[in-house]
Amino acid sequence: MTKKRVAVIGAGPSGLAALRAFQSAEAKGAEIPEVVCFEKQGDWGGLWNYTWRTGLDEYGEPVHGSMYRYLWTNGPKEGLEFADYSFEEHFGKQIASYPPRAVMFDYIEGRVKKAGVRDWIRFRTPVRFVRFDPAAQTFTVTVHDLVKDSIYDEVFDDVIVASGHFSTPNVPEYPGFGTYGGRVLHAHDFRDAMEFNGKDLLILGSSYSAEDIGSQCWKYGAKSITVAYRNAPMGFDWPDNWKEVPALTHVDETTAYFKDGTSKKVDAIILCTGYKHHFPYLPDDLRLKTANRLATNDLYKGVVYVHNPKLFYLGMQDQWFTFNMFDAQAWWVRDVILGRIGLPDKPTMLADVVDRVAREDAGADAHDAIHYQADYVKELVAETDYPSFDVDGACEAFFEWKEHKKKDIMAFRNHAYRSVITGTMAPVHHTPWKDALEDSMEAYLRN
Ligand code: FAD
Ligand code: NA7
Repeated sequence: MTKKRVAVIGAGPSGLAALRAFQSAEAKGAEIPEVVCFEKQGDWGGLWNYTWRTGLDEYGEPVHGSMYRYLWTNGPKEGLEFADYSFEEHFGKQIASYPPRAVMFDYIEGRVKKAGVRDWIRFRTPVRFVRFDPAAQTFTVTVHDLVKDSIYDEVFDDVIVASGHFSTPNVPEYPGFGTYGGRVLHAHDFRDAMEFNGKDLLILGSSYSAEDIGSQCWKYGAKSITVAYRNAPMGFDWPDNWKEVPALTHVDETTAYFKDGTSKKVDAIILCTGYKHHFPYLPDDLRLKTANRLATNDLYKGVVYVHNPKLFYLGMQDQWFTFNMFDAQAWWVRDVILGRIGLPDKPTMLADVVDRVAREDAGADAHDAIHYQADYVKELVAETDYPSFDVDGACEAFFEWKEHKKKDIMAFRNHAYRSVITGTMAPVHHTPWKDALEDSMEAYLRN
């Protein structure tokens, strides 16, 4: 009998969670399918694999990376720690709570190096198309080996989509952009805050990218930050040279004009206007269409595509919880594929989606949203052998984090939280975030 075959699309934190899930079952003696992971980039880590490139890469592929230099996590690491691989196990000691990108990459890589799954991944191999054959109940996956410049097909029994959804930018246009004299760029193409040192900067959007890219530019010496919000301001107690204004209406060659009649001469405009769920390699009958929210459309238990339950999606929700939620999802999907968890009929799966949407909509605020996603993580973890952990404790770290941001948005990263995996308290970082201009791993780990 031939072995079942599973394709995983993407080797970011979600795809790597899938590989680790299968490997851990095998390590406990289970027979597992052949797992093949296709990754467009030359290395694993997804968004955490920093690239200086923007636009198209050396093969003419859209650059996946949306991360930038000097990025530190924007939430406490205690909210995302792997339950099967703690920060202490990886670094040999407890580390401070808001690691820079390079530290996070090292941590993500540590677990999968230990698991020995690198051979399962075909790097530099974007998936070009996926077709389902209803008679054979298999998928034909068309991929492009960029190095050999060769396109080929392989057949799989199940497909796990883990290609992320913070890579294809949502790029609105405002009147006057075509003749504006400064640079207009999306957050996806932002790389180095030093570029905006001494500049007057306009940022559109009022979510995480606006907050963090604005804060980076402030930290590295922008002259002023003006953030134009469409619906509501972020409302933090910003520094003196930071202002939130109502929506942008238009720009001329030098100046931005806002809904309240005010205007500001600006040197550059950064569109922190979010991302699109974008799957150019999936046909209509397999393609997830959803907004960036906690309860997505069309995914039973947040992972099984209701219109074809041999197709799975990981990490497609908006995210309070990240790595630990991807793990919970990956272990659960693994168990469906291994036949340990059965799926109900389609009406039941559709009803589950409706119920999740209604429960998310019933929440009033961020506090409710965090609880909602925590409950989701708990639900999945309880149904597999993923190590159970104190999800409510992780929520506490998020609640404290939100209070710390309210108190001083430029100082929240100076706080420390308790690990829900090892129970130890993180050390307070040796340098306040606003003064720590170096973002290397060596600098961060010097506790
Ligand atoms: P990704 O990390 O996007 O990985 C997807 C992978 O799929 C990539 O390697 C990509 O190359 C590959 N791929 C895409 N298309 C194809 C294809 N056709 N064929 C083959 N491979 C393909 N989360 C946190 O927990 N803390 C943070 O501080 C944080 N900061 C963030 C800052 C920024 C600027 C952004 C954009 C996101 C941030 N996130 C943060 C959230 C982030 O989404 C997750 O941490 C995580 O990277 C998601 O993992 P993923 O595997 O789902 O997707
Ligand atoms: P989000 O969280 O999806 O937020 C997008 C923001 O962009 C949000 O404030 C939107 O305004 C705003 N937006 C969207 N379209 C427009 C237009 N046309 N004009 C003005 N403003 C607009 O994306 P982020 O990039 O901030 O965060 C995504 C991830 O990256 C996250 O995980 C972070 O950790 C890093 P609204 O609030 O709807 O009025």
